[in-house]
This record gives sequence, C-alpha cells and structure tokens, in this order.
Amino acid sequence: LKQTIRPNINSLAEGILQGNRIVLSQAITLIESKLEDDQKLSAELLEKIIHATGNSIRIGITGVPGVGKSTFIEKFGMHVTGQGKNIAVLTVDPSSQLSKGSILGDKTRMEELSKNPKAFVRPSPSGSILGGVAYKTHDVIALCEAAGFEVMLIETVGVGQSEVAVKNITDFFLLLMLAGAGDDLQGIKKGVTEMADAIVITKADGDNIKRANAAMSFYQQGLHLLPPSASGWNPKVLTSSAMTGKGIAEIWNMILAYKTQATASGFFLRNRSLQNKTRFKYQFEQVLFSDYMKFETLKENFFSLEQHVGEGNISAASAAEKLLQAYHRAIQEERSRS
Ligand SMILES: Nc1nc2c(ncn2[C@@H]2O[C@H](COP(=O)(O)OP(=O)(O)OP(=O)(O)O)[C@@H](O)[C@H]2O)c(=O)[nH]1
Ligand SMILES: [Mg+2]
Repeated sequence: LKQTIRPNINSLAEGILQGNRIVLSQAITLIESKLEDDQKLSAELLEKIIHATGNSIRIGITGVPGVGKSTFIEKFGMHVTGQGKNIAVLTVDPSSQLSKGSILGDKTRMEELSKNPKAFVRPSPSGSILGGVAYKTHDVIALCEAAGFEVMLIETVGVGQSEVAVKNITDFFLLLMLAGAGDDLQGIKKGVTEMADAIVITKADGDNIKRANAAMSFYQQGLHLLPPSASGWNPKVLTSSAMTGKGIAEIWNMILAYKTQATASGFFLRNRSLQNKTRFKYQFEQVLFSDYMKFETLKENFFSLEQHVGEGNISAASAAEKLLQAYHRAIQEERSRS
C-alpha cells in the first residue's frame, strides 16, 4: 500500500543531480526494488541521469572475513575525503546469511566515515542472484556518480564468486590479505589473485610487521609469474595498517596512478564499455525471461522441464528449444486474439 504513490521521476532525478542524499537514498531503494513497476521507473530514472555518470574511479575491494576490510575502508575513506574527494561506499553481499554479523559490525567500524559529510555509506541489498545484486550495484554507482561522488568503493566479502561480479563493475580491484594465513584459508585460488590490480597485506603493525613484509615479497614474486594483464598495469603488492595509517596514502596514490595510465592507454574507457555491454546482455536476458514467465502455462512448462532436466530425462539444450517454441506460439496466439 505504501507503493500507491508513484514516485516522481523528474524530481528524483533533479534531487540526485543536486547531490541531495535523502533523494539519493530513496532512488537507491527504488533501484533495489524487485517490483516490476519499480524496475520500469528505475530505467526511466537512470535514463534521466546517464549524462552525469561515469566521472568516478570505481574501486572493488575484497578479502576474507576478518582481513580488515571495514577498518581499512574507514581509514581510506577518511584519507580520500581529506584530499577533497567525495566517496560512496557500497557493498555487494550475495551471502547475506553468512555475513549478517559483518554488516551490523560495519555500522560501528565505519563510525567516523558514516558521519563524514563527504562520504555516503550504503549497505547492499540482499539477494540470491549474485549477478543481479552486482548489476543493481552497477546502477547504484551511476546514481552516486550523478550525485557528485568521485570515488566509489565497492566492498564484497571474499567467500565465493562475488569477486568476479565486483570485478565486472569496477575499474580497480584491490585484494586485502592477511600475512601468515595459508592461501587456502584465505580462499584465494589463483583466480582471485589474478584479478587483483593490487594486493594489500593488512595489519602491518606491531609484531606483525615482519610477517607482513615477508608476505609482501612472497606475493610480489608470485605476481611476476602471471601473464601481463589486459590493462597493461603491473599489479602491485603493498602493506598497510589501518591502526597506524601506514600505506593508506600510498594506496590512494597508486590508484590515481592507475587511472592516469589506464586512461592514457585507452583501457579505462574500453573496459567500462565492455562492462556496459555485458551488463546490457544480462539485462536483456532478464527481461526476456520475466516476459516468458508471465504466461502462466509457460511458467508451468518451465518448472516441469527443469525437473526433467534435473533428472536427466531430457537434455538442457532440447528443453530450452521446447521452451522457445512454446514461447513463440504463445506470443502468436496472443496476437491473433487482440
Ligand atoms: N592490528 C590491527 N588490527 C586490525 C587492523 N585492521 C583491522 N583490524 C582488526 O581486525 C578485526 C577485523 O577487522 P574488520 O575491519 O572488521 O574486518 P572485515 O574484513 O571487515 O571483516 P568482515 O566484515 O567480517 O568480513 C577487527 O578486530 C579489527 O580491529 C589493523 O590494521 N591492524
Ligand atoms: Mg566488514
């Protein structure tokens, strides 16, 4: 019933472009809504602000639970705002069950940043479809850029494939690691290390400094063995401490250097363009699928075939073909009726 008032898209867009945070928050809620009407309105809204998007550096950040992400973001965010930049912190959290505790913890761990007038901290929507959650975050990034935020920090818990999803919506990918914990413990199979533009060994303070430096040389050697990345950027390894502030300024300068280099080589825009196209394909699949599912009988068809595919009675390929044919017939019938 709350939804009976149709939000005014023009005034939402205007508020966002003026940098009004209350309006920005309302708009994010609209984007995150799963209701079909809201999704149409979201598309309309995004259309109205698209001219003002793109002017930020989008940083993805990941690491196993407890590595120090929230504490790092707090310090890093304060540094970046100290440099006169506005920063928005978003999270992509597909495993909301697993990390419920962390989100609650973040409210206290990012206390200073949350109150900073140049910062905007927004926890993620929860959702079961990882791609969907990340793509909504892609839209939220657009809203934040239109609202004047120049630095985007997209956090994800390093527990699974969410790293790939975040990599696909960001410019620079930062992997936080603990010194001394085995690779397996940190869940970094080759893949995640290969995605990283920088590895930061956290908690390099007190008794831990030695171990952090050892881990840094270890990963520096490891990264040399990887093939060069498409961006032409050589991934860096640094140590940092959110307690002493060590490495924080260095990390920000490194990200600025990356942006300069990737912009000059053309990779920066090429990569974003590719990300947009990938996203467009995903979106198109989604709208097609939901259009299909609007036909009650086709919906039943889908679930029954899904069951058969699961039991191995029919191949996925021919089941999909059957659904496509049924979809074409349903559309034709609908046309001949109208
Ligand atoms: N000594 C030291 N401790 C730190 C540092 N950064 C974080 N910690 C501690 O490590 C613990 C975990 O830090 P968080 O920032 O909550 O880690 P996280 O990666 O956000 O954890 P999740 O949200 O559970 O994924 C906390 O007890 C922090 O106080 C650091 O630079 N030095
Ligand atoms: Mg955290």
